[in-house]
Amino acid sequence: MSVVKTLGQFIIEKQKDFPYAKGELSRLLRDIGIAAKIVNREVNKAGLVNILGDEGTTNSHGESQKKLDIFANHQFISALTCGGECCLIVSEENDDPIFIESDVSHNAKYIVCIDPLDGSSNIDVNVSVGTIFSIYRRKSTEGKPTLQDALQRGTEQVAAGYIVYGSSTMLVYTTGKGVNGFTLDPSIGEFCLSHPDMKIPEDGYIYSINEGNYINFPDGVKKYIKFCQEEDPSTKRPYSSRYIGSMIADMHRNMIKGGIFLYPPTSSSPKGKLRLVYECNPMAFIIEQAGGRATDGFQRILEMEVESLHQRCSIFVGSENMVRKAEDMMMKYS
Ligand code: AHM
Ligand code: MG
Repeated sequence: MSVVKTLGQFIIEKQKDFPYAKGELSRLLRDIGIAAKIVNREVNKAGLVNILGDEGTTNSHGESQKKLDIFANHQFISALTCGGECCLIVSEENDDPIFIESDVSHNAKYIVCIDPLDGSSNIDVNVSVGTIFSIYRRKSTEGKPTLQDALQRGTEQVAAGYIVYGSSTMLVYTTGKGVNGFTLDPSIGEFCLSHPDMKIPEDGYIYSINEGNYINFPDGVKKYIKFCQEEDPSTKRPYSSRYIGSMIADMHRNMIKGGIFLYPPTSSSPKGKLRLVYECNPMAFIIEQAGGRATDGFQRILEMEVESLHQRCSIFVGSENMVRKAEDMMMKYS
């Protein structure tokens, strides 16, 4: 009989990796897991109740907010506030950082940066969406945490993860010692370890990019796309093109099958579209921990300087050899 290991059991077991740990990070991860289950419940019944569509408001980036975006944001903020281990939240849906001042979290030492519902333009059409989170330890030692606490480089992350609400719902996370994936078993309401020690293949045959922006891509990216499309059976080209438009779903597929995901600069988004703090850094940490590579075409994402909470950056992420090839093209042609 196979033995089921739940996320909760796994987190407690892994606490042994950190001998001086007091269980705070474990509790924080547990809180995120609980909020994820609530969001999953709503995402799954989205067609049944009146929660699809726009809320009629926009976030700080001028993007219209979906009702589920707002719901997910609220759930994660509530879980992190009540849980007591988080002192500061940065969310894609909030212009300003959220300082948690309740008594219970007085001495909380973690900062959580989150995109509560990424790819939400896909909600209305039943396509996978996800949550991305990144966890840092606060650097300031007393009083209220500072903005600088939230502007740490990606290399300072203590944990990061994503939840993909797909044909099944999965939570994948790392604390810097490999990557593990858990699938939600709805019959028992638990995330169960289904993908231990995930590794992204070194080579892949899938490229994911919004080719509608082709005309505005840097020359290096145009050359790389042509390289992917050329016929060369010895390197299994042409590669397949797959683009869901939901970064987590695209990256999750690439993580399992091998592949590259690119969101380069375009003329309308000269710095790329995706956000460094709660999209690119956590995904870069996870992919590197799985043996892959993440850069902006020139520089490692995790080493990039963080100047503002909602800063954008371009990203080339996925199988090591594919990302290296794309970087070569950027060096030569861009
Ligand atoms: P969002 O955070 O507003 O949902 O935007 C991020 C999403 C990513 O999930 C996805 O990869 C990308 O935007 C798609 O953008 P585009 O439609 O420009 O290709
Ligand atoms: Mg997003």
